[in-house]
Amino acid sequence: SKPISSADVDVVVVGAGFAGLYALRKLRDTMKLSTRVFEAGSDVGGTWFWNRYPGARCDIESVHYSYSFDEDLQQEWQWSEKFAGQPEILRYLEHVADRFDLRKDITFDTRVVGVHWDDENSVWTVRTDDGAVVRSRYFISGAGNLSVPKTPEFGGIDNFRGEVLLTGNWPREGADFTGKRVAVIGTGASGIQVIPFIAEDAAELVVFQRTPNFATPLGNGPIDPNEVANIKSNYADVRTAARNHFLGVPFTRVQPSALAVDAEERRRTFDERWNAGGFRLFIDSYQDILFDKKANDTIADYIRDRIHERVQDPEKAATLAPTGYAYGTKRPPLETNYYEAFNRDSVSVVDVKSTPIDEITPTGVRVGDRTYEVDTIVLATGFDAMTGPLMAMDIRGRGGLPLAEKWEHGPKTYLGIMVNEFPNLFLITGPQSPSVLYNMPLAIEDHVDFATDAIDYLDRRDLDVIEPTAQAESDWGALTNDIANQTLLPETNSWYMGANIPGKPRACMVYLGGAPTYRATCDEVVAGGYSGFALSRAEARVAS
Ligand code: NA7
Repeated sequence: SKPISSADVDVVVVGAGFAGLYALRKLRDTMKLSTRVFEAGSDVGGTWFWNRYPGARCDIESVHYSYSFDEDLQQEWQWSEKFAGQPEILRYLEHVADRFDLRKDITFDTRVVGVHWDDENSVWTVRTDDGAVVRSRYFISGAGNLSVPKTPEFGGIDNFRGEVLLTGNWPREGADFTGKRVAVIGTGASGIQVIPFIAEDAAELVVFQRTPNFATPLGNGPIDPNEVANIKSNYADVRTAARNHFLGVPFTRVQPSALAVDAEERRRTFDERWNAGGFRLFIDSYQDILFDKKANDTIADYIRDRIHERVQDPEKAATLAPTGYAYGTKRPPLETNYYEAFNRDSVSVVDVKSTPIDEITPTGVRVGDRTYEVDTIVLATGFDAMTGPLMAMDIRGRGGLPLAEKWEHGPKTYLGIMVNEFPNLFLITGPQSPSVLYNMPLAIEDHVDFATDAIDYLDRRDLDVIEPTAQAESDWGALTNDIANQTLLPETNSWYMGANIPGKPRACMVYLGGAPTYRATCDEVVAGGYSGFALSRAEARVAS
């Protein structure tokens, strides 16, 4: 029997966020392949469906953080702000679903709980939490990078009498903080976005901070129609420029070294980038800040000074100003009125690095001998990043090998998109790809295109199976680690390093060579007839 006859569909896709929606559009409408999408949420949106907390917003300009695959779509859609808020991005994704009639092929409220490779038939057997089984030739994970919130690590949380809210799984009906005593645990990108909003309404807000962060101004505002018109008259070129940039945004002003200029000039550059907002200070100032500790110190000092200027109470300022790790080695949050929130008497910050949170009591948060009595606890404690969403699906490759076992000591991939011993499995923005360091919609389009091109390549040659070789995979792992070790990232505990989850192996989760180099590598692999991959006919078909 031919392997295709044992498959119910050509492709199963997980997720209906940016990745799954584009994958469905491409597979179904361009490639004419039968495609089933499963989505745990009750509607489209992915990250932007779940993260509905007040202040949730994208840190990349909306004109760049959007799909490039359809000229009419990018011409017609109007963003209202420079940096889109969660509700607007969700509306955008809903619009995309409507426009391309995507919902009819998406099964909502359904989680994938098993993805097992069937060696004999060369198909994936996909199980969902409603007991359904679908067999597919290919499996594409668009399950996201930051979609499994960290399990709360605080004893007693189940006995807390008030409300516990998770930024990463915010109630659809919203939350009211008016007149309440609120605890926020965590000061990453999410905590830093939500804190100013809670501060406005709460009677009292206590922020529990383990590691202070280098937050810098987002610089949001209404979008400039002239700038948009300019971009739209030339969108294809703008997208190309974006794709040719490390971060996937068309910044052009990065200078080689913070140490090659005098303090005055450096200050001018930092001021200019700080005022311009977004990731300009981080990515469009000096190239060596992620590589050279001395260069990093110049920018870290600059940000600390600015924090001290903004926070009136010197004691609070000292707690909020980061020390002991390099700027950018944790994902730098972007903020709007974050530091000013601490100028309210009702807002305080508790350092829980020196004295960690002991437990959640029925009425509050206990740190040492002090209990902070609160009505609501907001957990902004992050995600089991990059690998968590894949582990949650119980993926098993050849011979039943669990992905969890294969990745026991950290992720192993080729190009961050495929895994040896896991044929026909594509990881959209997987670990060891530029993923979270690359403007996501573009990173996603590149990976979906890689997957669909590979499928097309196989189909045209009457082949069924694509799988990276063990050699290609180990070379890629060595390369990504070598590159990471040239940067300052491995020295810091961050989710980039897997270090935010107790017991998770420490390994760099991202390819740090930059999106352009990465894309060139992928192009070379394809041009070489998928070098580093083994392409084959299915066993079953060879036998027949
Ligand atoms: P992050 O960036 O992982 O931030 C989580 C925060 O929660 C961070 O400040 C952590 O401190 C803190 N945290 C986590 N566990 C604890 C415990 N046990 N005690 C005290 N504090 C804790 O997640 P976000 O959701 O903010 O951002 C994730 C990404 O979403 C972001 O990078 C963007 O890409 C969008 P730590 O730093 O670990 O000391």
